[in-house]
Amino acid sequence: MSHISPVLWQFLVKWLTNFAIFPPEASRIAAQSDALFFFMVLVSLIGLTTVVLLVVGFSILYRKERHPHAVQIEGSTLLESTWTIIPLGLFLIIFVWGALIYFRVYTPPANAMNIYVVGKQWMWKIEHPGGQHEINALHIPVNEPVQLTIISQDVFHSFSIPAFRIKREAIPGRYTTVGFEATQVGTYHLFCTQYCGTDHSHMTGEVVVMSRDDYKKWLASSTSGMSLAQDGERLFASLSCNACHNDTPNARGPNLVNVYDSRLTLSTGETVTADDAYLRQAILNPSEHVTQGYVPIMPTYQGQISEEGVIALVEYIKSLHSNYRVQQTLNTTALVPQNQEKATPAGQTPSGQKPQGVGR
Ligand code: HEC
Ligand SMILES: [Cu+2]
Repeated sequence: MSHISPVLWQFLVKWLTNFAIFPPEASRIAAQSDALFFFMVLVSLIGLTTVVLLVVGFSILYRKERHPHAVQIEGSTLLESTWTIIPLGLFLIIFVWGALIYFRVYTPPANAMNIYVVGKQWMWKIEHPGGQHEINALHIPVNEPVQLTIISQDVFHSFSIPAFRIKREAIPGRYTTVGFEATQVGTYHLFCTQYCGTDHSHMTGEVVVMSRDDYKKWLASSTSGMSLAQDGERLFASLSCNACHNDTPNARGPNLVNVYDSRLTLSTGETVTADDAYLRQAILNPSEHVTQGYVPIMPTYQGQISEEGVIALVEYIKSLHSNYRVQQTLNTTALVPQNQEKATPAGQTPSGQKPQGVGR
């Protein structure tokens, strides 16, 4: 809507931001979301004014001195349809407008970079595909679509970046996604907006929007030397998944190469798409969906792998396109101790906690 009256719009937003009522508009969607918000405020103000004027006007017009005896009025179709149709129209406008913004936020473009977010009491853990881990901080490049895949390791949390006008629930046991594109370099607040226990108010952090070059530098300087998929590969070996999932002809489990996003036929005859959520379920709760032609011998890994570990495994399975690299690297990677900590840039762990490695 900002194109309708840019001057008035800029003035309004500047004014509100200066008075700290309003966070800056730092994402593609922010101005659109605000336009809808102001439209609703405007409609409410018009409604409020109309009702107040009518109440005051009628109490003067029909006061006792002028109308000592009440007169019954038996309805008016014209009046009643007017006050039904006008609000209905307004609500429908708000509905369609809101839905358009909703779909933009919750269906990020396919080329968006995917970053994982794990909420837990009481911190946000961020996992970049390149293996960069951060706590209560999110570094992203400016002007690039980003998708967050969010999950909680314990209770409900809610991931909110007011300056981007986005908020998404972090739900235990389920991946949720949200998308945005930051438009201004800067540092913004990150909040948990769902009361989640004693230290809920400390579950905050910083979103750092960087120029593309700075972001590349940041990626290079904070890498743990191992991508998420490589982490997953290591877990895949240390949890002996490759005992059953390998490319030998008599493997006891299905070949996982190219399984991601493919259609699987289950023993019930149903077909499912093996997306992130399905893979997560298949690892933690294998007996729930059994792939056709296989015996349900896969043990459950519920409670044995952290959410970060599952994310790494899922990323590893996603990366399997031609063969199991794990076959070649098994002997070297299996020897790496699981609790070896990865380097995380200083200053990102306000509580002094060290980020945990995957697994355990
Ligand atoms: C004892 C053998 C065995 C082990 C160990 C095992 N799996 Fe499986 N896995 C299977 C079998 C058999 C199936 C197919 C039947 C089913 O869906 O339960 C399967 C299915 C799957 C699927 C669903 C995809 C498909 O094509 O059906 C995924 C994903 C998967 N396993 C991942 C893993 C991971 C990750 C590990 C290690 C943490 C692991 N598996 C350990 C035997 C095993
Ligand atoms: Cu929380």
